[in-house]
Amino acid sequence: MTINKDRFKKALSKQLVNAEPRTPQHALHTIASLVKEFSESNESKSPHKKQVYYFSMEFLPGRFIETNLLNLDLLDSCKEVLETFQYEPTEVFQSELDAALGNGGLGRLAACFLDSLAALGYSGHGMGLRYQYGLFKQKINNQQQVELPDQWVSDSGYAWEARKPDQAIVVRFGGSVHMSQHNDRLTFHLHNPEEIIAVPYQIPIFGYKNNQVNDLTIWRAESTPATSDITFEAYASTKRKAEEITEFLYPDDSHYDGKVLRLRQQYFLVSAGIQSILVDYLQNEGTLQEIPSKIAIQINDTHPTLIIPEFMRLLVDEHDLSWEEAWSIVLSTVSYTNHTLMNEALEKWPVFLVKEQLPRIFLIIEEINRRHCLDVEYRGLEEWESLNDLSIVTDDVIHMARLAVIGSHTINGVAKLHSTILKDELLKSFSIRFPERFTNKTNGISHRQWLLNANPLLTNFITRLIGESWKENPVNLTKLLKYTDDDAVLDELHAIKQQNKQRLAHKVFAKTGHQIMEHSIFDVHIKRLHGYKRQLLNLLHVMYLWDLCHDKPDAIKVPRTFIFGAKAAPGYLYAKRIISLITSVASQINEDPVTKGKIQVLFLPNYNVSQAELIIPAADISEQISTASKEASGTGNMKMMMNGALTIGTMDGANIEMTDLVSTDHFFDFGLRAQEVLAYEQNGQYDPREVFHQDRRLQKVLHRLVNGSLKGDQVAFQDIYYSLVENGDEYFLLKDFGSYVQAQNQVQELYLTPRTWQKKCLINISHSGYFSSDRTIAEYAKEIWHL
Ligand code: GLS
Repeated sequence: MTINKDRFKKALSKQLVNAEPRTPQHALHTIASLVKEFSESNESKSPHKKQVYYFSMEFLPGRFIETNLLNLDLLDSCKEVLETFQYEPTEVFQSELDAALGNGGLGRLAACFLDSLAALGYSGHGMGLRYQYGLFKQKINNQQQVELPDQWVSDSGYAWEARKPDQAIVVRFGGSVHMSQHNDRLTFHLHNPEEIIAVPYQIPIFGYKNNQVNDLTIWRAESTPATSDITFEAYASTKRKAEEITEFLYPDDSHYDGKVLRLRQQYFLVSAGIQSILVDYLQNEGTLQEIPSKIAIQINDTHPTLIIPEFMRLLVDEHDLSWEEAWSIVLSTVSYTNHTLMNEALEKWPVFLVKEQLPRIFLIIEEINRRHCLDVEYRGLEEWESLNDLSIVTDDVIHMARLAVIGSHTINGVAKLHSTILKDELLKSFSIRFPERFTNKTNGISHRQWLLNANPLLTNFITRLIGESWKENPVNLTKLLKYTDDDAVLDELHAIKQQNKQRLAHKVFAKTGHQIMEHSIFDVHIKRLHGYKRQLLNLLHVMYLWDLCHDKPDAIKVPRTFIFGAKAAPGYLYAKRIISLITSVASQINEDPVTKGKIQVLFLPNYNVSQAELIIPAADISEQISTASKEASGTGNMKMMMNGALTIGTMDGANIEMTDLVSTDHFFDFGLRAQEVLAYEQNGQYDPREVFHQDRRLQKVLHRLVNGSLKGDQVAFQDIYYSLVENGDEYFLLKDFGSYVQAQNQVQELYLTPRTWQKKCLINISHSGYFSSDRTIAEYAKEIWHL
């Protein structure tokens, strides 16, 4: 689809000339409607291409306006017209609310993947849910996180979506399964189920200057229309029960909560999604048997795993295929990405819940499991214990990861280390049984969004140096390597970073009244708040520097601003306590005259995609300090690398691959290695008290948590103290503290030699093209989806 620039400009001008009201929001809606109109009238369906469907409970695109205009090559034209009519383009763009239909990395990855699928010209479709409320808005009141509902759809509606009621689907829950026999076949019918209508809303996804238009479909749950004999009260309750399915996004990351509503959300997504795929396919294409050559389905973590039994149900119960035929189709179509090794994030659904909500699906899972266990016994005759490791259903719970592995032709982790641990530890029995299914696909990020859009200064500079080709082929960023000793280039790189720091500083000042030291090192830690991500380790180092400011002020040679942005899951008390501690320490440090001009701490509330777009280009230091083996990949690490920050990090997730590219000479690495962490976890020989007693710095810092010198929630601070010193320090903070401090000293020393620092930044940018999600998607396309 090409939109002619002149036609677009004319059409937009025509609408803006008499626009009423003359608000940025109104202008935004005008632009979006025009883009949608043009794209619908030009839509180029590619029915002969294999279609990929990416099922995810979360998509976190943030704002679409700039991405869409950039991809359609209309950004400059649009700005021009806006300015002609006295609109401030940035104001118009920023009036779009973030679509925050995801928690963090997993949902953001899904958004980058959609962008790359379109950019590479593949026919890719996202399948998600249209939550009425996205991830909560965070406020900090009295050092406590307060969660407010996120109304991402404004009164005038969401600019980019189109409701498609004519494509609605019925999803059925509950009821009882009735069996009957026809000829030689058992058939299954659901009696008296609860019926819920799934209405699709489509959001167009544009490829980068290549005419490809894909889509993200988000489903909204609605009740069936009232019948004439239903009472008002009964109908109100039915309606409520239906609509609650897509009311809220579960605001948790890396933690699984076995709530019935979550199960209903998952089934709702997969049932609506796969039914609609089949309807569409059978209208336009060939036979059921050909599905695997025409369709690929990727499940983003185990959340959409029920697609496996639901797909079986449709093929066997509704399309009369034999079990074997159906299984072969499902298995050749579905593949599964694992995104975490954390035990608490591995989904296990109680049998009773699944039986009650999805009785027919439960029978199918049992049958899949029966055949699978028979196969295991037949092949390996493994002992019972290992069959217990391999069975989908044990002790009245259904292991979703096992179901996903058994029903998928390919299983991948999201960074090399993660995929290795997945194969050799977490899913070991399965990788022995199905070795050919396991693979790795290291994550990536859309360089269009995170460099072209977020950092126009750097983008233009790079283009002036090495031409345009890197935009389509980001690996060409390595062409920058020839400038690593060019003083003029390094000066300009530094100047650009400085301007991006100023841009952020102005925003922060406008929003919070805090004046950031613009010439300090911007040390950035932005991600969900979680014990394993170790924001607390960062803070312990900050507190240590605070002590230094008092004891040995000369030791602080370069001013530093520590910037935190993080939301804690509302039910994750420990994470919320860490936020309290950060904000308490921040307010005291920022008011302490002794720290003035030396260190500063900011906790920026309501961290989200739009904020990230401002913070990331301004980062000097990227904090990627998870306990080794815990962060599956990380993607913030890649974004900051691409924007010329240096990383301080552990050998975890994709950090390892970053150091493979730039070597540890250009990366501040520290801390225990994954194997060491895993060994300690197995042998239980780590005692944080030993470290504590040997390290005076730690003692001094940690005593503040219990001696009342910090203002705020003393119970919270004491709890943090005990978690570290007395209760085992689950994430090895004390153990890694010493080497973290050392690495942070190296950061300071290096910053004192700006040339070397800048050179390292340029080297990092040069190698960051590998982390474009275009590379990741090209690998999925070739090796998993066979596009
Ligand atoms: C996550 C991991 O924690 C991240 O390391 C990873 O980058 C991301 C995308 O693969 O997936 N898993 C998860 O449950 N939330 C995540 O952000």
